[in-house]
Amino acid sequence: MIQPPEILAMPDAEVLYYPNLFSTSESVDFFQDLTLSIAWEQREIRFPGKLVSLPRLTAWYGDPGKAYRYSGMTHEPHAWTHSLTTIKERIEAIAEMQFNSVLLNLYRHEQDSVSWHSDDEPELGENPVIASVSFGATRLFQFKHKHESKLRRTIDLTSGSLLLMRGTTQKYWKHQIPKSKEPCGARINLTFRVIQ
Ligand SMILES: O=C(O)CCC(=O)C(=O)O
Repeated sequence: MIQPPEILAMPDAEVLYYPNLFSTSESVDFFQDLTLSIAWEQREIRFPGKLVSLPRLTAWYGDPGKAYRYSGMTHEPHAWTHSLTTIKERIEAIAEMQFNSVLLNLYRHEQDSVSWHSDDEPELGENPVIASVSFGATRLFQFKHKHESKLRRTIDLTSGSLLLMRGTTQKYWKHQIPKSKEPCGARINLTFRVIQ
């Protein structure tokens, strides 16, 4: 039976946290499978006069034609794998909707990170639903309000968890995974999305 979620008390947002959606053994199995079977890539972003490697590996999977535009580049999706489809169906039952794409991030160690941003690209439409699943090392996930600088929220994302962000969360809040001060192992995050 699915435990009721923790509802994060955040104004202008709707964020639900399911700490144990996947069991420990399922999470270990998915972590190992995704580590080996996903086509991980080292992407670079262009700054004036230089290219900088992202501090994590990434991959884009989804339905045919659901391309992802990032830093001036278009990425066509890889086809769904068996594990990705299994994970997708589990979270679709919770979110009561269907997703057509997923961005995967592999944080290899404590120095990997993603900096402040919102998942608000135009192709995600108004008030996108983002379903974020984590396997592997626990990492800190931080939120900050775009207009009220004192409004912040931090949560530990544990292995096997689902963080569901919907409503106006992306419109009013940014999020990040900071580098960790403590050494830690690898973590895989999957953010399921609907590309319009
Ligand atoms: O790794 C995470 O939990 C967050 C990933 C993220 O923010 C993103 O892919 O847009």
